[in-house]
Amino acid sequence: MNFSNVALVVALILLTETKAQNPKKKPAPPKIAKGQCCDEVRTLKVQVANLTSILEELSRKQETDLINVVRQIMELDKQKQQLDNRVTEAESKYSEVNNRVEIMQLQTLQSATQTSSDAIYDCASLYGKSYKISGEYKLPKDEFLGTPELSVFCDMETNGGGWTLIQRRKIGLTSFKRDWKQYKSGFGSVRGDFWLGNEHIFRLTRQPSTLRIEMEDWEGETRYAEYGFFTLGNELNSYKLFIANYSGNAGNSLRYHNNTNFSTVNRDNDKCVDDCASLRKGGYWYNCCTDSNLNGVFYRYGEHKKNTDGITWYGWHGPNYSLKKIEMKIRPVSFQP
Ligand SMILES: [Ca+2]
Repeated sequence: MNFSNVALVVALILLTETKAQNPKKKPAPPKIAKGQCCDEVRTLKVQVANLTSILEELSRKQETDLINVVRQIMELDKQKQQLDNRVTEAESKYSEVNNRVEIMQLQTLQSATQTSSDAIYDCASLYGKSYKISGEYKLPKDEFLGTPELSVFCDMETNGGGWTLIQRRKIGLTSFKRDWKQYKSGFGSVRGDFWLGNEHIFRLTRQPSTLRIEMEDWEGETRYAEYGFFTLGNELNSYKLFIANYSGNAGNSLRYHNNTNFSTVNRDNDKCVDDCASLRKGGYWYNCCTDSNLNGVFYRYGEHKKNTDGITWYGWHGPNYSLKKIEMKIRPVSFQP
């Protein structure tokens, strides 16, 4: 609406109000011809009608503009979301490639330091020497490898045997809420519940290894998850977890923990503002925090569905079901039954 139009409307309103305020004091009617008066009113009416339509037009245009702006904002939001998704995807691809590179480096290192085939450094070598009964064995001290004597439990039956157990949960009397040092050197009894020790697991998985996790629920059903590649970083790298090539029927609930440092109640190395080891009451490769918590609290039948800090594997029973039994075992990729 331009200025002269506004002035016209204002003049018109003033005129109408003046008439309404002084109904009695009728000024002498201007001496004008009847036809002239009506012409002026008609002209004004036409102008008012024009102005009204201009106003309507403007308000319609404003509404359309607003809708367009909202649409543009929504479109921008959508584009931002798509970009975010792409960044996340790229990051995860990068991390996967990084893993493969580290695994390849380890393999190279392994073939460079290949030891004599006589050395007994795990259950697979024992199996190769015809020890084919599952049970507790003592691995001898090895000067060449610089390894101490170590008690282990060998599974010589499952899927061809040759497995060295690195963890077991089945009795529930051993606490797994332990500090860094205990998780480093191991605790518990190899015939019952135990953690073999991050330093031992690190050493044993210097050769390309497979990890097999077997689990049982309180209904007696069993599932397993196997990783064709499994290795840990050294202590300086907080025993970082590297896994690849999942197979099994339990779901891939260790994937979320891949490329993650080990954390304990006294060492928070997780990827979270929270202190996952304290929240989940164990030592594990906590991300933020869990998709599995195999070193969590052992809850008995009846109380196993109440907490989120139990022995969980989300891919099978979700975050609120603490499993009855777990065995984690490793074997060289090159093992032949
Ligand atoms: Ca944290």
